[in-house]
Amino acid sequence: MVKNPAVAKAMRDLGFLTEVGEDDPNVQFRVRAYYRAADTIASLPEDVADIYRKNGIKGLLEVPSVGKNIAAKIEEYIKTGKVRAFEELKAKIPIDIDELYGIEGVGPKTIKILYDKLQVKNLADLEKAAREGKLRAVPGFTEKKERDMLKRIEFFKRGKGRRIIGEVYPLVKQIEKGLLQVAGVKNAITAGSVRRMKETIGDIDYLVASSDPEPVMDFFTKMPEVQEVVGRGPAKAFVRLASGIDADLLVVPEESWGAALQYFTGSKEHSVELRKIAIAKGLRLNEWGVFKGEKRVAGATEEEVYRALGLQWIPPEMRENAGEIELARQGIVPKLVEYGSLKGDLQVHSENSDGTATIEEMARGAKEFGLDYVAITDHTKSLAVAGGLDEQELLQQAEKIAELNDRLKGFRVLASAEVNIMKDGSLDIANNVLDKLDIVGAAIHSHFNLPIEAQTERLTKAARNPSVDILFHPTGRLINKRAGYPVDIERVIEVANETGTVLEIDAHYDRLDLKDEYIRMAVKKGVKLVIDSDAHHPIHYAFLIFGVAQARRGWATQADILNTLTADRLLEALK
Ligand code: DGT
Ligand code: CA
Ligand code: CA
Ligand code: ZN
Repeated sequence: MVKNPAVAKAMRDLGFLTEVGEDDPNVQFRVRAYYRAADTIASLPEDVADIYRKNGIKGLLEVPSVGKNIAAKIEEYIKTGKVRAFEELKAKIPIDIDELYGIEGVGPKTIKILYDKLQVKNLADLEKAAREGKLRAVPGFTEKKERDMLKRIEFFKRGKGRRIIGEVYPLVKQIEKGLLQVAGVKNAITAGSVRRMKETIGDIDYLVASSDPEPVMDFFTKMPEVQEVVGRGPAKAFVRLASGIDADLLVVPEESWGAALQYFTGSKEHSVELRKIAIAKGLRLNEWGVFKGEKRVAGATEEEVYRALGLQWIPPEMRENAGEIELARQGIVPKLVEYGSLKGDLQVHSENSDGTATIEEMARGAKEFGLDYVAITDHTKSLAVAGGLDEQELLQQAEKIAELNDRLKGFRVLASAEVNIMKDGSLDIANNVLDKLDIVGAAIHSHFNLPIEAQTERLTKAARNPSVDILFHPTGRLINKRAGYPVDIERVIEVANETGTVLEIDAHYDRLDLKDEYIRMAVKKGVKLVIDSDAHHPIHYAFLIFGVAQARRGWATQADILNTLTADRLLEALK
């Protein structure tokens, strides 16, 4: 059966080629609809193919962001594995979307020009054209832009082959569930970089405990998601999934579960250190257990493996050999912020700017998700592409929110905004208006190529603004796509500390901004953080898990994360 990631990709690709291939000036609306549908489908808990099987087109139309045109395309894709409109466009413009789409600054318009002028179809063509100095002759390009392009291609190549965790997570969990249901299986878990919740994933590693590997191996190699069985042994298998990612499987007996889990979770660097410790203690550590001579002294649980090495258990997210082993030796591993401990979400968009649901729908969705409050942070006026609000609209929105709060029981909506930081670090909304809101976030959305000094000055000036409570997605990166603007993050953290400004961990899986290393810097300095979903639709609250994971990778505890507080306590804690 067709899985959601494949349907989402089909819609995204169709949107992309439509934008490249059609001259209709209103094409943007259709294109955005395709992208929106793709985003929704990618994070939908139920497969659209299942929805279609049960309720046909009518069922598809109930999926948020899916209208008639898109429902028909989804139906076509489910039935035939193809979309005719896409195939026709592809015949006209035979480009490698996956490669070219990934390069920052290469949008549909650029691709069209590059294809028309230089017959650039893929990354290799683009790189060749840039190296041969042909790019600078294309309208809109310069020598500098040609050089920048080469740098971006390098950046893209480095991340290539690694998938963003949020894009593969639903699939990962679905297969894990399947493994748990196989006869004789005592335990099943996703290990490797997924268990460590790294922001990008090379391949997926499944570990299963069972005394009878055969049915597990059969299930794993014959799942509908499998495109090719690359290798199969008695208790190990290696497959390529249809979505283009590889998956490993290891089946072990229950008594080795802990040791195998430790081994297969990694990281390799972390495990190499553990082995050294074992050797120094006259022990031997491998995936079957901890051994003293021929005798197994530990192996059934991870706790007992770590204990045998004289260490406290270490949460998977910390296992990167970045100092965590020393903490474990001293018994002072921090108690990390827990999944599910967030009480509120402080970056949430509504349809009043670029979201796709009303404030009330966003509030009810958050409540259903288990949150107690959200801040509605629509964009502000200088961000016209996102439908930014002006002063008057913000104040009107705050009034509507007050009325809504009277109606909502056991839930609170905070009036807020994602205020746009201008080129000079000033804001596009006056302070006397911002001060009427409950909480204010500020973010950079333009002028990404200013030099590092100017960019740092811009952010620190915003942090010094007494009305600004939070800096949203502070470095502006998009994982695998955009490196983020140059900024002296240490300096930003210092100023956040001086001014009592909070820094955001944006949980959207494309951003995860701040990254783990910067979270650690902030935590060390005592700068407070919040974890936000950046939701544009209620299903996006599911992104919060990736933000909590990132916080844990940055060694943050509950006390470091302000939106683990109640709304009242949070508001008291702000500057
Ligand atoms: P990935 O797949 O690149 O996102 O990262 P991982 O960490 O999932 O790496 P992977 O899939 O190559 O291997 C899974 C785990 O298996 C890894 O975290 C630790 C363990 N492992 C793999 N190769 C070695 C090795 O050569 N030595 C040791 N000690 N452990 C290894
Ligand atoms: Ca892996
Ligand atoms: Ca692997
Ligand atoms: Zn934003």
